[in-house]
Amino acid sequence: MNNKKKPVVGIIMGSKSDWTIMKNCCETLKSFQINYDVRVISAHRTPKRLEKFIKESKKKGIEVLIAAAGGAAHLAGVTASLTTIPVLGVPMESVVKGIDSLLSTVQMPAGVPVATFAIGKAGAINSALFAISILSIRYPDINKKLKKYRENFEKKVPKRPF
Ligand code: RP5
Repeated sequence: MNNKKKPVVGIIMGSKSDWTIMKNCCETLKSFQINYDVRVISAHRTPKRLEKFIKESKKKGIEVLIAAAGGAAHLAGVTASLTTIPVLGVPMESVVKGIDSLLSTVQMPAGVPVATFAIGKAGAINSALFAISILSIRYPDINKKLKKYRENFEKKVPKRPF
């Protein structure tokens, strides 16, 4: 990547209470030296902030957006309706274990896609890895790191369960 300081991933979450899970997303991006811009933005509580952030994202050169929300989780969907930047949705755990969040995020009408990940920590990490995968098409240094990550990952899994 040319400009090391420029954020290329935008991460938004519906509440500060989502941070304990979403910090795993940020840590994953950080481990690949990928710059991101992280904010608390809610589709319901701060709609104006959301619109402003999306407009600025395009200008700033953000290439992927990650949106995490729980319960009536409309954040990723509303984000996708306002931009053509790819939107990755992460359902947060909730009073009904995140099933509501998952369905709210994944059940988008045809025409407005949101790539939806697993509920909670696995989704937070995988959304970052998926963003990395998207960026790896354009940036050879990221592609190299991703390949290395996959190789190391394979080495860590034992061949036998005993
Ligand atoms: C959603 O409501 C947030 O994304 C969060 O997962 C959930 C609960 O928010 P708080 O009541 O903890 O602020 O908008």
